[in-house]
Amino acid sequence: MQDSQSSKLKSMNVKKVLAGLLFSSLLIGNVSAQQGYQPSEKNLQNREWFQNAKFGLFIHWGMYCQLAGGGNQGIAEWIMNDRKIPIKQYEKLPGFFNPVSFNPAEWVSMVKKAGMKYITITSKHHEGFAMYDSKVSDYNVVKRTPYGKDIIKMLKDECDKQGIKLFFYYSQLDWHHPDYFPRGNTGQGFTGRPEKGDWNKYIDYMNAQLTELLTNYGEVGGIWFDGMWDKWDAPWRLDETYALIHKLQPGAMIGSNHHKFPFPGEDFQMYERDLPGENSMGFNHTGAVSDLPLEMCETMNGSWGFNLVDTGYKSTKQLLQTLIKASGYGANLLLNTGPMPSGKIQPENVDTLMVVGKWLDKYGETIYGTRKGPVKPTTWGASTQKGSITYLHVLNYGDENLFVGKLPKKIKSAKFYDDKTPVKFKETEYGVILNIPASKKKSIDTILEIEM
Ligand code: FHN
Repeated sequence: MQDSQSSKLKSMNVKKVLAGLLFSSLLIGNVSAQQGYQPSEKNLQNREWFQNAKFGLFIHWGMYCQLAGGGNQGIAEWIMNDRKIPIKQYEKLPGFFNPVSFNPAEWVSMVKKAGMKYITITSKHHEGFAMYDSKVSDYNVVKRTPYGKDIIKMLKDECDKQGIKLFFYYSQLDWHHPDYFPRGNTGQGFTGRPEKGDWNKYIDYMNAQLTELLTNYGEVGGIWFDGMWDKWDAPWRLDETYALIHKLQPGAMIGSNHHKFPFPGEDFQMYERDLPGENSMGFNHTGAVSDLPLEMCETMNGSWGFNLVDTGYKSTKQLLQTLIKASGYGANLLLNTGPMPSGKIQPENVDTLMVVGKWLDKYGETIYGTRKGPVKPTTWGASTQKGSITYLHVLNYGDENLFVGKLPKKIKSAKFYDDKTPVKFKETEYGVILNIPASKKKSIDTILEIEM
């Protein structure tokens, strides 16, 4: 009880801090990015692929997993900042990172069974530690850990084998690099950070790391940036970074979790723990939804990184309904897991993913390859669309007669997806009413297939 209260409090505080940061971010002018950017043919194909894929696994794995939140439900990958751990002390963590049970084949098979089509993994989170063999910094998994293997390479090889796309999360914010200076809103108050630094050197370093990620691991899905919100006024040299990425891999999709309308050069727009246009977390101030492919990311409990005491797991019903609603907005769901220090995925997460995968085996046709439907997600559910077929997903069954508002065309046929029996309906001047007897109701999603 106490734990969940403190975690709520923490998340409220984080919300407040981020809301403040975002408010100040609204005050600054246009960030210069890749002006005049024209996506390549390959990039446009990848965008189509992305929109069809609908479901991916987000992986937050870094040195913080070993502290597992330190017994605090609200802390995981932010523990260095939140507990003000001096750099010298934090640097001890890699010394005992030895995930002997890491089995990429197992991870990727799990992803496939869950019905997920891609993985986005933290190549470097805010802690500044590279989970791959970086030549421009020895603060990486190969040089500093007893494990000594390139985790990103191992995962990429397996993804290639099993036909899963891999995206790299990359934190622009860095609590470890001395040249990340002047510091931003976070990363204050712990020792070991020099009071001077050369910002441009930091950006050079970041671009060098991105170059490694885009040249040493074959074709990647794209780069998932995070952390610009830490320092809005900094000269991020986004134009250069985005052009570099698109030069190295024109097909790679760039997205940035800056919580603002996408900048030129970005290929998809993401939302953190909110459906497109919604703002329950305080991140999405503008509410603006672009025409780019969309993605929403969400946790399975309350934490991104592994947290030992956060047992607030969302039900499979809640997660599936989130996936369905996201699809109703035309967005993907990137669902997160924080692997344990052993390299195993938390068993609770595996169980959840297997249930989700079973549902998708049966109903995936109404999700994959669809686009947002004619009825915007609302209290009763959502709609998806593929060609002349609209799928109405009734998530909250209220009444036998469901009023769905106006549809763009006359209905040719309406049936229950499950048994293909006809659905009675009436088209009125105000909209369509569909009759759904209680006997047809499904606990997660009652799907109607409408042809127009
Ligand atoms: O600070 C990060 C957080 O640790 C996590 O990576 C999430 C994922 O969307 N993004 C940031 C907060 O906006």
